[in-house]
Amino acid sequence: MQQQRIDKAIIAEQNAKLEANLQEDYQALGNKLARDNINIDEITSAAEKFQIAVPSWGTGTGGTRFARFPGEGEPRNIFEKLEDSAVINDLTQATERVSPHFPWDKVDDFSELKDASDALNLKWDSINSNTFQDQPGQEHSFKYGSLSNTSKDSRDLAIAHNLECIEWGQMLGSKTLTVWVGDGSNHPGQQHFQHAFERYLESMKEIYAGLPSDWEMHIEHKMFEPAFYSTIIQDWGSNILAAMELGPQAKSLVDLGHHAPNVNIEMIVSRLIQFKKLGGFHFNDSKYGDDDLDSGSLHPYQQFLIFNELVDAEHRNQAEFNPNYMLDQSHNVTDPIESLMNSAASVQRSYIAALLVDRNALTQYQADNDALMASNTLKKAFTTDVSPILEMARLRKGGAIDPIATYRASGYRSAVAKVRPNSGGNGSGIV
Ligand code: PSV
Ligand code: MN
Repeated sequence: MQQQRIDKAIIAEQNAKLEANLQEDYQALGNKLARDNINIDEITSAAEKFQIAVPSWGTGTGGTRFARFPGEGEPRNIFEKLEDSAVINDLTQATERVSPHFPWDKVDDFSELKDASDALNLKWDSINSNTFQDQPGQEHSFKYGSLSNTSKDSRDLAIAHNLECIEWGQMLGSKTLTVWVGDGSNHPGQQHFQHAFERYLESMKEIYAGLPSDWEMHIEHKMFEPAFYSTIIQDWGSNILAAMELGPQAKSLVDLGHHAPNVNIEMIVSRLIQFKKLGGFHFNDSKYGDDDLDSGSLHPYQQFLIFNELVDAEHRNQAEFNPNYMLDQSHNVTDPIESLMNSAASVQRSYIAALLVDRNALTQYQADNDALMASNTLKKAFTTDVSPILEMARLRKGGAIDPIATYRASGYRSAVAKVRPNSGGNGSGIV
């Protein structure tokens, strides 16, 4: 496998240009936080520990129903996706895990894949199964659904695929299976809601029975697309019902783009935490629907409010609280490596800002029904520019103070473009 990683000398050279200013800014922020009895180094060490997984499919250029414009040097297989993921982690030091999607990332020899990830110091996050499209030569179609299909043959095929995903995941050292299906209907009356959900649950029970005891199954809801009238796991209500029906190893996954506009996602997160059903996240942003825009690019306050709930749960030592964090984005006009680095930092920023919330003051304002001061307490943390903390965390871990500038200076994209001819796949491509 060809190593295409960022030379440590380039990182050091770029950091050297920025370090003196960073030290000054860090000192100034440290002094400001100290006035509120916050030790900046404790926050920085939390930033150093923060990790978010990269989706293997996010390293390629995305697209829409209309077109896809492939970027230069796109990865052509999972080994090259791993190389790009390693670059992201080299620079951000916050993305040591990769979440694969099967069969897109299927290989003949999983031990070779594991060796490749080990060599790049990467680990594997949740395994995503794919029963939302037919594979070449597939005998029983998923056109009318997979786990809830009226045809038992199609359902069995979808169950078998999820079970093989668990097997492959075990070979990679993963501990989670994420199940998102495109099942649903496009016309009122097309599907009997209850019977379809019963079939789905029956299928999911068979997959659940195949879960190793130390694995979790994460169920992802989505209100539309590819089915535009109803989807089988439409919202967090159907999601938690399914997770409760299946058992303690089944939890709900929240993809930020999978809700109606203006839905209070942070409250959904709180409910899932309360009932020990929060499995994890697919972070992204959206304006209209499931746009899969870069995390925090449009609604950074919403992302912060979600982290406010997460940090609150951490603070209360909430039982069985250990959600997976992952990005799930589509990069149509940017270099995917740059977007993924930006997004990882954006999510990390929300976490760090949420750590600054004065929780005792907030509790008191809530008890006193002081709505204005409760809200201002959150705003104060959100509006604190924590950039020096994020930059220092990266510097201390050997990453780049400025990941984008360092990446551009490295010339990585043009170097890989030489060895990875354009995939030419410029048809549509929803990822
Ligand atoms: C569906 O829109 C989704 O969010 C699911 O997580 C899929 O696995 C992923 O996108 C890729 O299609
Ligand atoms: Mn998703």
